[in-house]
Amino acid sequence: MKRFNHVIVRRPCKAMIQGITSGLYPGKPDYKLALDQHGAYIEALKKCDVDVTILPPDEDYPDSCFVEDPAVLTEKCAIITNPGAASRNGETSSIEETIRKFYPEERIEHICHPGTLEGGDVMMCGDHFYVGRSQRTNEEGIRQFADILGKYGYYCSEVKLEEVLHLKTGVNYLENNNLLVSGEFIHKPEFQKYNRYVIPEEEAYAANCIWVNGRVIVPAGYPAVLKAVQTMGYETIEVDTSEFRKLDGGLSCLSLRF
Ligand code: CIR
Repeated sequence: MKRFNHVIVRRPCKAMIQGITSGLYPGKPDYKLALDQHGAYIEALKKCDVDVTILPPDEDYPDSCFVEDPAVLTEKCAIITNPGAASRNGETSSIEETIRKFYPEERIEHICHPGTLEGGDVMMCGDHFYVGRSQRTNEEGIRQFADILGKYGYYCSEVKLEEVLHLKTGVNYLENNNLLVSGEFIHKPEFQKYNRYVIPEEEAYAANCIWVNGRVIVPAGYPAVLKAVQTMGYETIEVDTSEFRKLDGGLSCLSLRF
């Protein structure tokens, strides 16, 4: 099934070694290796029947390769977010410039101060969007987001986060009612209606897989998750993201798919 036509990525910048990290996955990223891994990620996306817009590195923003956070792109509108992390807040202007090539002016919306929201906290399941209330996404950001979605006939509901950085750090929708779920999300009542694969604790990082037009990209090195996704019936592509993991980043964070 084809749902996405376009993908936007941004090449990692040298300053990424100063990116934000919780330290959960220790070590400084190796820039050269990160570039290679990012290249393999782009190749994987190209196999998924999408055109890929590749933005140049932006040295002003160490975390700017995580393009998922400054925008949420839907079939009907684009929402420029207001990232809660101060060092990332300015990433929105250059993403907006790119997005203007794909969406008409009247369908570009904004989350505004005092609301904050990051795209990693948004999980799209058809017309319903789950939004994580996190350290980066606040109540006012969610209120504005719900208002915007309502204008376009979409719905949204809040999921309170206690432990992880973003909602999609721990739960990801693979379409066809299939959900990968880990940690604090395993027992959330709102996710019980899905066909869930509960991720073993030692593979928690691999909850962040992405569905792209019927294929699923899985981080390399997580055999249980890989097998589970294949058992669900998906063709899989593995991509090593070890250098992005050191900055708490995963596969979804590295692209905007629309
Ligand atoms: C950050 O802390 O903002 C980055 N180091 C990682 C962002 C990961 N993005 C995502 O989960 N959507």
